Amino acid sequence: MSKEEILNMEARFERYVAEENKVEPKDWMPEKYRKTLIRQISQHAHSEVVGMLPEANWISRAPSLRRKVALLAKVQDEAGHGLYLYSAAETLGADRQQLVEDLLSGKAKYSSIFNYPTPTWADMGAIGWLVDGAAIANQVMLCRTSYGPYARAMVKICKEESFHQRQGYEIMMALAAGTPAQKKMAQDALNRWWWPSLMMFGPTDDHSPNSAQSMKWRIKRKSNDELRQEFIDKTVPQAEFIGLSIPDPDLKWNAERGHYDFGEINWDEFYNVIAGNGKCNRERLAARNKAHDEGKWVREAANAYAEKQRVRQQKQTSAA
Ligand code: FAQ
Repeated sequence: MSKEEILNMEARFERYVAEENKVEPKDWMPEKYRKTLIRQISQHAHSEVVGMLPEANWISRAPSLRRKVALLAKVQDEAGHGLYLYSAAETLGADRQQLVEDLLSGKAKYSSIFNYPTPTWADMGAIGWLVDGAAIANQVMLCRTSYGPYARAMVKICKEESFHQRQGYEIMMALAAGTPAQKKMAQDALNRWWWPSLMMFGPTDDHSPNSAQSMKWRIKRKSNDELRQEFIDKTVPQAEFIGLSIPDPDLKWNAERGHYDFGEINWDEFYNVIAGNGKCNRERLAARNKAHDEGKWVREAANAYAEKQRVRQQKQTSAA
């Protein structure tokens, strides 16, 4: 294709997405659109898979059978989300094995939030309430993303995230209404997860290199700062309702803006975590690598079975 033809195709593509049409796998798309989506969707898939680890830490120690069943179901859902998302990335021509290798080698990014430890049961509440709450804020807008398979995966994921958020908030509610020691445990978890949850939305808009183009292509429908603000506005009353305090002395309702003002986020901490130096980055990658190595025999068995089926099918076709 000549340069002029590509420019024409790109202009047509931009009109197409601006008119709210969905892009499907076989449609023509600019190479940069494809690459941006593979980057975002695969990071998202990795986040779901690594995101199972902080909570898996508590499955065997959940305080009751009801809590254990709910937590197990949630962690299992996260594995499912990873699968839908890797599949969505494959529709763009990405090689799943390569994506997984990039995660295991530490080359690929996943959400900063999963590099924090979960020392108490209240962390299960804080993750569900805040981390899934932030994930929902971000993912509801992704249900309207311009790439069809990603948008459709998001609809199902959001329904499940909504259950996750409620189970987390219910844990916090029970602890906050419990003994002084339980309430203190809930407050301590909120103190540790509040700021990292705000970082999940990514850098401020003026430091977000990918946002402008992603908004133009309608991959992202709202900016990092807009979503962060929405999350804060929604979550502060939830904390007040259960009698917990948001650990931000600068948090204040601004009647003029119709939003909460909030304090400065520690962006040095954010960049340090995404550079691989958070509290648990090494532990998370080691756990993923161990699981991958221990699952080698399963992959080999599945491949051997698929090969057997292929040969059987071939024999049947040639006999017919
Ligand atoms: N952590 O230019 P932007 C979940 C990177 S799922 C690490 O603003 P963009 C469910 C970014 O990749 C949570 N890296 O980037 C669950 C880029 O680096 P690159 C995951 C981050 O893409 C709950 C650079 O910084 N959700 O929680 C982070 O336009 C409980 C510059 O940033 C998604 O992935 C971060 N927080 O906007 C599971 C949602 N933020 O690639 C288990 C889909 C930014 O240029 C338990 N993703 N970076 O080298 C998105 O909406 C977007 O990718 C953003 C970032 C908003 C995350």
